Amino acid sequence: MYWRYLTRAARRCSVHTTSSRTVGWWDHVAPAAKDPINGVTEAFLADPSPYKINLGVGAYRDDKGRPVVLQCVREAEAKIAGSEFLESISASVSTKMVEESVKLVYGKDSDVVKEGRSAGVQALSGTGACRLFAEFQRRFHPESHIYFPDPTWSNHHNIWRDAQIPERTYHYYDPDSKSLDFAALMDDIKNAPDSSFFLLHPSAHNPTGVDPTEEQWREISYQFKVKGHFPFFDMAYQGFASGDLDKDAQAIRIFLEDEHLIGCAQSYAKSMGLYGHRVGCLSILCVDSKQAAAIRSQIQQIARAMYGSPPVHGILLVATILSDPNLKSLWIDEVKIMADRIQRKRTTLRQNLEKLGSSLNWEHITNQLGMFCFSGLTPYQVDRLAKEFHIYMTQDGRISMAGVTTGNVNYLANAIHEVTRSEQETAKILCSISV
Ligand code: KET
Repeated sequence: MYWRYLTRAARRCSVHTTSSRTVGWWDHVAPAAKDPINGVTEAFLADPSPYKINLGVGAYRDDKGRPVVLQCVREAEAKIAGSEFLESISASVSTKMVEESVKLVYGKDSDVVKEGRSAGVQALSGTGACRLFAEFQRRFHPESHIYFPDPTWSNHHNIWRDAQIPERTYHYYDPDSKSLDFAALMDDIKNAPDSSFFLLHPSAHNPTGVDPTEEQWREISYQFKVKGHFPFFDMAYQGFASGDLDKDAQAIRIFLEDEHLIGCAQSYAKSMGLYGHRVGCLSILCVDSKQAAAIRSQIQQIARAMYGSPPVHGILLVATILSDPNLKSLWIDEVKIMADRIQRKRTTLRQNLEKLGSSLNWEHITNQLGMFCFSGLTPYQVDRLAKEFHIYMTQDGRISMAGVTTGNVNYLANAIHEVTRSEQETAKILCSISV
């Protein structure tokens, strides 16, 4: 009652000063839902078991489970020693980093860079690049939606929600066949309103590890042309699907051939092991250099208001590696080494499950590509793995294969075998009925 009789100014004053601790301002703020990926890391860190394994976050680890500093990064560090104390990097370093990034997308001989048709800006890793694009989309196409594959990286939902762009989904993964539902995907592309925005994973789809074939990409690109859709590629794992940077950009190159205007987010978190440095690039392919200049200035303005400018050190590292032929070829070799290590672990995990006599089909472990295995484990089985075996992964059963090592792969296979026993019994019964 007393509150109602106070003037507005007195109320404000009362909120601020009723006690030494201010009250009122944030009483309505409830805790946010746990992030599905960061929540896994938190649970892993809180577990004191010496046997624990983190298969949650998609960041590269070596065969001892340690984060990796690539040799090309060490050598670039030596080259740039001291320059990180610069307040900001020169425009030429930033331009170089963006130009070299765009060449990774479209190919080193592509005319896109020469013609100045790409509006590229450095971004705070892949997340920042997506966030900048979502904001740009909202400003210049405020009525638009974004189509995500079902499923997609969990943070895509947050990023476009925060930019106030409503999301829709298109069919992607078929859980029964554990492969791409291409027919349903094509139907969704055809049935979406003309000129819709689509987010596409060009390679090593997260979380499923399932990518369209080259032929399927050609059909997708053709249908995008027919419908006038805008393709936005989120390329966070270039090199991790095939071990070859160009091959992993093949989908985008097909869209380039078909003369689409294209958006692309790039991240060096995984491909250069620079997760903590937050280096990425957002580029938008334009009709000409004049349009590119306008678009670049708009994105730069968005970035300026969001975070000023990105950290200097990571950009110097990336620019140094990409513009030095020796360091670049060392990097290309190291990407292949990382991709091959993951591939070998897929084979070992599958073999171990088969050796244990699992009656389930584990072919998808080796059929899928990139950093993740979409295992098919249920949320209940994922919980059992955490509680009984100290093995942590996201609730959707996604295994970050980068966390699988020579030392833990047997233990992991045994644990998966244990938690899937009842499913194996059911499979056997179904099999005997159908015989
Ligand atoms: N796109 C995709 C598809 C993606 O998987 C990630 C990261 C990002 C963008 C952003 O990466 P950045 O670190 O901002 O460059 N995914 C893994 C890491 C994370 O979620 O932080 C993951 O799915 O585990």
